[in-house]
Amino acid sequence: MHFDILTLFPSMFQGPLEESILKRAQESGRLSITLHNIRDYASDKHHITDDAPYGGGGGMVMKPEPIFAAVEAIVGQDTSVPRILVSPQGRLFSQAIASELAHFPSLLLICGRYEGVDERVRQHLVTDEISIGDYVLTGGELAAMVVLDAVTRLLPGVLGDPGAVLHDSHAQGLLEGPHYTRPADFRGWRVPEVLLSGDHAAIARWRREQALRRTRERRPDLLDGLQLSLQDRDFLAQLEMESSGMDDERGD
Ligand code: 9D3
Repeated sequence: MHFDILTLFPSMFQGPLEESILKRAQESGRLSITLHNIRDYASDKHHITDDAPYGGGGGMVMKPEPIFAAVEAIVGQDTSVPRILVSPQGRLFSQAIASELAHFPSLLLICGRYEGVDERVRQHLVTDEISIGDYVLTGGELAAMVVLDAVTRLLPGVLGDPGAVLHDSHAQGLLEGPHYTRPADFRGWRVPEVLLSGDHAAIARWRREQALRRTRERRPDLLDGLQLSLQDRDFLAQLEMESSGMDDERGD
C-alpha cells in the first residue's frame, strides 16, 4: 500500500517511520510512503502557505493554491485515490475505518496546521475527513501517523501472525482481558491458576469472561452493538446479579 502525505513538517514523520513494524513493512515492500512538503508547491517567491482569515479574527488559515497544486501533481485526475483531510471536524477514526482504508492500494493524507485550511479544499479537493478524537492537537501530523499506523498493521503480511489482527480487542468489539507471563509468582502475586492448568477450553472461557467483565466495567457502550452468545449473556447477567447485590446474604 502506498501513502502520499502532504505536510508542512515532513521531518515529524522520520522517527516513527524508521522503527519497528512501520520500518519492516517498508523494507518488505508492503508499505511505501512519500512525504510531500506543501511549501514546495507554493509558487510565490517566499513560498507562503498561510494567510489571515477573511472576515477578521485571530490565527492563520492555510491557503488553497499550494494544497491543490500538490494534490494535482501527485495524483493528477485519478479519482480512485481517497484524498483524506485529517481535521478536528472529521468523522471519528475507528478500527472499522482503518479496515475500510486498508483495502485501497493508495491513500493521500493532508495534514493541516494553524487554525485550519481554506474551506475550498474541503469542498472541491478532499473526499474524506477524519478526526482521531475530541482533543486539540497542534496540527494534523500526529493524527496522520495514527491513521498510517492503524492501517499498516492490517496489511497482509505486516504482522507475523495473521491471527493477531483477528484477536484484536477492537476487531472483536471487546476490550482485552489481562495478560500474564513468567514468573508464575512475582512478589507473591500469582498468575491465575487456570492459565497454568493446560485446560485449553477452560482457558478460552476464562479469557472470554475476563474480556466481557472488563468491557462491562470500562466501556459498557461497546457491549450495546454486539452479537453475544447465550453463554456470554448468561455470564453478563451473573455479573449484573453480583453488582446489584441481588444474591447478598441478608442477616434478617
Ligand atoms: C480554535 C478552534 N480549533 C479547533 C478545535 C482550531 C484548530 C486547532 C487545532 C484547528 C486545527 C488544529 C489542529 N488539529 C488537527 O489538525 C487535527 C486533529 C485534532 O486536533 N484533534 C483530533 N484529530 C485531529 S485530525 C487533525
